[in-house]
Amino acid sequence: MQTSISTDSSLIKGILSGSIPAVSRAISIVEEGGEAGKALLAQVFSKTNGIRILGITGSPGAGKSTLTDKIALELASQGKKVAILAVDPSSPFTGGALLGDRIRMVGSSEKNGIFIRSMASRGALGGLAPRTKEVIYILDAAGFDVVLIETVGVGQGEIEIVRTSDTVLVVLVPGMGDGVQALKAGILEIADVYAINKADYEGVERLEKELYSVLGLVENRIWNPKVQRTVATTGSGIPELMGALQEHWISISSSEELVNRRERFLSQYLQDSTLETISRRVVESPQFKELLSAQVKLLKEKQTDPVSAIAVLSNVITGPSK
Ligand SMILES: Nc1nc2c(ncn2[C@@H]2O[C@H](COP(=O)(O)OP(=O)(O)OP(=O)(O)O)[C@@H](O)[C@H]2O)c(=O)[nH]1
Ligand SMILES: [Mg+2]
Repeated sequence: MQTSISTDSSLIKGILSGSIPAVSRAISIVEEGGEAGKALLAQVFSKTNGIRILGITGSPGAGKSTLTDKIALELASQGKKVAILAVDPSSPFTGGALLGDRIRMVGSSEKNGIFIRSMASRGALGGLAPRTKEVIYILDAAGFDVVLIETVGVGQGEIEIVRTSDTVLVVLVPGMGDGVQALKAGILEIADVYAINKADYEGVERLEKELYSVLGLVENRIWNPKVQRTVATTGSGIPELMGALQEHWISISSSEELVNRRERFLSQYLQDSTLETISRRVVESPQFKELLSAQVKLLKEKQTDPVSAIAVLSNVITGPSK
């Protein structure tokens, strides 16, 4: 069934003409991580244009979705074709949260022709980062100008996704325990713009000070990260935030940085996907399955140990390590 879907020329046509049902279906196929998705990608890749990718991350409840919604609306009002990818099971974009204000918030984007899609961060076959990259290719081929990717900055997989963005926006909130320290290691290094959201709460100055002192420690930057206070719910600070994001975009696209970033990400994607393909091929091969059950049996009988068993299994394709 999968192969027939992949060669469905009406689906390809639908994607390339930007049809939302076709794009949705294509994303579902790609998300499965199987051969059909790969075939689909192979057919639309030549039509990609280099969609602009904006990653938005931060702690749970920081206001990422509210902010994403506002940014998407601003971009749409500038005539851009915008997509939102929410990689997070707790995101309101999943439709899982039933709070009225969240639904209304999402509605404001959807009514403005913004495509919203959530991706389950668990249960995907293979890695989440390669899947996200492939979904972005579909959106790109479908003619979207910008994709906003919202992820909770808690897991390594999510950081990997944000790392593939052209611009990374990190959302911080005052008065939430450890402030900057609460961020997962690695996020500070990849942030291009910071939004200090919920600036209507107390502790904004303290957080700002703390952030600037941490930023001061990072040397040799081509780009000095911008910091902007926002109140996502009222829209206060949003025009300034848009300005900072645009400034970063101009900075990277007028230098080698954008090309370099994209090359790095492409190479990472190829590496991840190849690794995934190889490991799947290995574990599904009859030779491996046979060896696996033999090793399990030997382990049960205490005739081998796990380290030796893993070495034997690894040698199926790589040969003995030198
Ligand atoms: N007071 C205040 N509330 C805000 C602000 N921004 C967002 N909120 C509220 O904070 C709550 C969480 O906002 P979300 O946009 O869902 O936050 P999130 O970071 O996407 O949350 P998760 O995806 O669940 O991690 C909602 O009730 C928002 O209305 C703000 O600037 N000020
Ligand atoms: Mg959210």
